[in-house]
Amino acid sequence: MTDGVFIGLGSNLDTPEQQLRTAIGAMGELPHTRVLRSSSFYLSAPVGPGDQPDYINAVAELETTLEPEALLDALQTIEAAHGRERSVRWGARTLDLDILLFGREVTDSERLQVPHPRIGERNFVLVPLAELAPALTLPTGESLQELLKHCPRNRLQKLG
Ligand code: A4P
Ligand code: MG
Repeated sequence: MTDGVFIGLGSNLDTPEQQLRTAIGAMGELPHTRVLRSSSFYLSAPVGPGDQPDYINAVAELETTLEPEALLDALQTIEAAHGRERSVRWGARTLDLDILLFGREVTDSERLQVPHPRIGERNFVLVPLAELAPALTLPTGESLQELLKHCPRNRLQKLG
C-alpha cells in the first residue's frame, strides 16, 4: 500500500467543477484505491496557448496498491470517460489528471515522470497541495514551502 499519492485535477470545459467532482468519485471506485482527502477547488488563470477559459484546479490524496503505471492507465480511462480529447498540448480540456507524487517514488520513463516535472512552476498545483500537506518534502529534497516561495504568482482564487 502506497500513501502520499497526490493527483492534480484540472478542467476548463463543460462545467469544470462537476468534472472534478465526478473524477474524485471515479478515483474512489478504482480497485485497491481510496481517496483520503481532497483540497478546495481553485479558479486559476490558464497557462498555455491561445485564448482558453479559466481552469478549476484541485489536488486529491490517494492510497493505493496499484503500481504507478497501472494508476496512470486508470486515470487515463477516467479522463476518456469524461470526454477528454488530446489535441493541443496544454490546450483546453474537460479533465486532466496528473500524478504529482507517488509516495517517495521517482520514475522517469517515456510515459511517466514522477514527481510531475512542472510542479514547482504552478501555483494552481502547489497551493492546493499545500492545503493537504503543508510540511511535504519532495523525493528530490525540495520542500513545498520553498517551491511556493519561488513559484510564479498567477491569478488563483480559492472557491467557497
Ligand atoms: N505523463 C508523464 N508523466 C505524467 C504524470 N506524472 N501524470 C504523460 C500524468 N501523465 C504523465 O499528458 C501527456 C502525457 O504525459 C500522457 O500521455 C502521460 O503518458 P496529457 O494529459 O495527454 O497532455 P497535457 O496534459 O496536455 O500535457 P502535459 O504536458 O501533461 O500538460 P500539463 O503539464 O498537465 O499541463 N493551466 C491552468 N490554470 N490549470 C491547469 O490545470 N493544465 C495544463 C496542462 C496547462 N495549463 C493549465 C493547466
Ligand atoms: Mg496531463
